[in-house]
Amino acid sequence: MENKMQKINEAKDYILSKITEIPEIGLILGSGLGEMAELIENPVIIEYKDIPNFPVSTVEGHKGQLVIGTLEGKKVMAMQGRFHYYEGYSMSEVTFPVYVMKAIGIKMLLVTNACGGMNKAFSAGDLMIITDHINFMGTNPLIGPNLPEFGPRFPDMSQAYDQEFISLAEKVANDQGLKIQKGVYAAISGPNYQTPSELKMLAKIGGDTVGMSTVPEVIIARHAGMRVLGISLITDMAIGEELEPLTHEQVVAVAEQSKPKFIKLVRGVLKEVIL
Ligand code: R1P
Repeated sequence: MENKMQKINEAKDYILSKITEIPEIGLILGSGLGEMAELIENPVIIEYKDIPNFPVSTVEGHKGQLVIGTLEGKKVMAMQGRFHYYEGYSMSEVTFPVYVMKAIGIKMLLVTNACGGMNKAFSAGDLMIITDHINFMGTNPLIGPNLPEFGPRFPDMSQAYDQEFISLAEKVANDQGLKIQKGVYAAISGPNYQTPSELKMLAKIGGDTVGMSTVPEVIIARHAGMRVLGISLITDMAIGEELEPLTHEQVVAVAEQSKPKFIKLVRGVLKEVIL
């Protein structure tokens, strides 16, 4: 699709015109986790509204800017604020920045989110390394003409989340004495939180956590051949049989509280990762 490639290239060229070093790791920061970007050294900050063809974030807990610089010795580009399908963006818009990352030269996507825990062995405040996902959003960001410049029509998803990165994140967490879970992230469109029956179903089909993001970004990253690490912060328990009412303010508040260990884990992974 020539028009989409053109749009991606316009965004890429604009970003490249503002930086002197090419980032190699892309970070997408979930609800309440955006502060991580403030630790990036020598930052070049680019507001989404200034980037050609970029959407803008509308959700509380999501700023709308790219922060590009160095963290733990690695060149990173962080999205401080992501786009969600429920905001009214098309899947193509939601995932646009991921293709731009690839066009810039980014090799690894480290994607994070705040989510609900459906696995009864988990607790609110736990971190989870994503081992796999279930796309239950009712659509797919690859629908439409394929972009062969990035990848094939029918991309493989047998290992969406990189096994080496999973092992590394687990090792770093263990070294830090951090409680860490591993599991499957089930994505629904939102914006409402789930009913007890929906949660029972999602748990039954293999979901350990549930959220409204991440999966579209990972599908596009894998289409484009980027390696992916996903880290979820479980902000609330979402167990059908014992569901409590939930607000986004609660989600952001728990994310705020648990941020220090999330930041420690991400920093540890960045420090040790070899690309
Ligand atoms: C709901 O509280 C919001 O928090 C999560 C959900 O997906 C939803 O957007 O946000 P992130 O997935 O962006 O962390």
